[in-house]
Amino acid sequence: MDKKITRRKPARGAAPGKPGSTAPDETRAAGGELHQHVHGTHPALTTNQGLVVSDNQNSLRANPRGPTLLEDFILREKITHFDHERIPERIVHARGTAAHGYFELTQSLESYTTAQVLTEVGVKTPIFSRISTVAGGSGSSDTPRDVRGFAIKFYTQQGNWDLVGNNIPVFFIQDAIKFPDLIHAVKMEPDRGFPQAATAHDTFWDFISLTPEAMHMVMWIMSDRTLPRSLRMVEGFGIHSFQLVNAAGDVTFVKFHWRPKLGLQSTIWDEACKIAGADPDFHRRDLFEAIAAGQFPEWEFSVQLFTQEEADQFPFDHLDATKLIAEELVPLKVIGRFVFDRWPDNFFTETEQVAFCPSHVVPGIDFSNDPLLQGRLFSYLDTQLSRLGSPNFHQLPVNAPKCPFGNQQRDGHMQMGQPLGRVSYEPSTLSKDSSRESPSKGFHSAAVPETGSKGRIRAESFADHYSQARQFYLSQTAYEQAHIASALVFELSKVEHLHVREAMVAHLQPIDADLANRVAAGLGFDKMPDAPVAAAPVHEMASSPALQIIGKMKDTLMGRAIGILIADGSDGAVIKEIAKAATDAGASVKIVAPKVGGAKLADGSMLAADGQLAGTPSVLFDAVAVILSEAGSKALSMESAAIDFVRDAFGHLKAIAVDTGGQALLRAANVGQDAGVVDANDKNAFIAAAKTRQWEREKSVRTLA
Ligand code: HDE
Repeated sequence: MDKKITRRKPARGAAPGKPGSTAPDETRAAGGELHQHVHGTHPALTTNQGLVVSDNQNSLRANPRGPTLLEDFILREKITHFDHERIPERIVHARGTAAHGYFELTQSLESYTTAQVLTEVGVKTPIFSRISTVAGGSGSSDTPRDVRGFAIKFYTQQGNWDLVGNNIPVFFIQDAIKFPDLIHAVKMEPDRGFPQAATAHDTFWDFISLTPEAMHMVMWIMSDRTLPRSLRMVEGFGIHSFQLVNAAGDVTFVKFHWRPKLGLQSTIWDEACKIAGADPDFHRRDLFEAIAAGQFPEWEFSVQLFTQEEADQFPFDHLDATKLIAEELVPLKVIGRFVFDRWPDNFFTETEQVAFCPSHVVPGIDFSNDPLLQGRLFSYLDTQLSRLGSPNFHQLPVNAPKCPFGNQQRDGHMQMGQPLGRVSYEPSTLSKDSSRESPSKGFHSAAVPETGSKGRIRAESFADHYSQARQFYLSQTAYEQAHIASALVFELSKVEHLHVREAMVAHLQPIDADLANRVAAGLGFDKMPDAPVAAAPVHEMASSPALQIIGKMKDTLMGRAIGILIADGSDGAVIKEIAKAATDAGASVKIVAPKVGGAKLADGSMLAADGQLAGTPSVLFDAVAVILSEAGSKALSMESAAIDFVRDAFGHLKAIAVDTGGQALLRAANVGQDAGVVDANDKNAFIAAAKTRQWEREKSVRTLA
């Protein structure tokens, strides 16, 4: 710091450094103006009117110890802007993380659609995608049990196409008119303002128990799908059927699916809860770090295509968003991939201000009559007007199309364009270059016939609420079924009203009698409540292994994290070997030690740590290695953070590599031995075990329903 300069410009007000001093010399020296003298590179700090500010540390006062003057327009401009910094958070999906990237088509759908984004093979269409939780506020943690929203804005040459999906292929309700009720039931209870970001409370389950159509979704949200390990490891679904329309006007139904290159992976419920404490930004940080490291997350993009005639044969109605079309019934056709390769420059202007609307489609893509989708076509534009405050939200850089666009819409709040000329209507003869409609290139709705009587009537074909819930449950592995049953016991145990618990268990009976028994036993019921009268018979559907998570895990360590616990006296050679094997297998490796400065290894060298033990628990890793000397192990046996580190790794079914010295810590933590606890010198065994969870161990560490 240049003392001469700081002395040249002492802080006004009280003497520097004394109590009440407004700004010590050093702070001033760090401010914009003085640095200009030092480096000459910083632009002048100005007001929003371009007036150069002479002092950004002191407001204008009548005298050094006197009142602040209303005249201080610089203070007022700054504070007023600050007061208005927040915009209303999204009523749902408030907590989200986004990235830029591109979509690349590998298979043309030319015979089905005129949408160039789906016909021009090899073209890279820019995208902006936001992944979110649903129930929590924008400051809530990343890992509650919740559905993940997965919205993608494709900036195509024919306009923006927004695919606003979720990581679960079905939804709670069949009709948009129930959405406000659903969301009010799941959000914080209005009299008490809690719980935040949780379904485990009375109002949610009360509403659900009165909404049989939600039972299929209940199976999904109680499964580990709602506990993703990473946003890079979730699937995405457009949920609704859409229509593809080709040049001849022929219509084909389509469902959109996207599957992560890293495979599906979830956490264990206890782990997800602990991650929320250890790192509330776990998913956001993971995505940020992966993109920063050049490990660009990628998804395979697929469609399910089917005709009206085929749909007529399905034992369910594809317009009902509580139903899915199993991959085994209509196979997925892979047509492309998309990649996230750039983190936003500014969280607010991009991630917060991005406005997705399912109504944003391009020529060749049209909506179906799904009543949930139809309601969404209204809701999203309306919500953007409320959140962003202006019908000109499309002018914000993140929302603006990247193809030419223009019309005769004018004015409004925050108009940022500069429309030229005399003509603001169409048609006109007064202007040669004002924009006009284009019948040949423009959007045409599919010309499908509509008949029938108007009315508030739910179609008969929407009446079966249990068959697919049953199909989902029975398609899971035994481990996953146990997690679903246990999640239901956990959630319903948080419900105070016995009649709500009973009503929910009643609904489980048509899904599967064994599931109902397990949950009833877990809740301590002495008798089974009566099963509800189903509106339609429950029928057996073929098992669909594609609905599992375990079946969709990939045999890889790519994108996974390994934590190595060390202390003074640890064996550097073993640490190095394990770290190399893990990084060679694609994992990231972090060294955890009692002090962040590192540990003095057995050979006297220092190894710096990436994380301090108390702040870097094993829940942040997919597998751990414990490399300790006898003395190091003994010292850590007195540390609850070290005990928790190994006990949680074991309890969360993770592979543990341990050397002879480290065994003492495992013993102190009461950690047993099994196939997932391997000798640290056998790095191949460790890598193989680290690629999965030790499912067989679970029955030895917790009671599942
Ligand atoms: Fe949304 N939903 N939703 N939703 N939704 C919103 O729009 C709505 C539904 C989804 O990252 C809101 O901009 C209604 C299904 C995502 O910005 C709002 C209904 C699916 C996002 C809204 C649904 C979704 C939203 C709130 C029932 C999966 C976050 C803020 C008819 C296919 C997008 C906003 C982002 C956001 C309404 C049901 C996905 C209020 C009325 C089904 C991924 O407009």
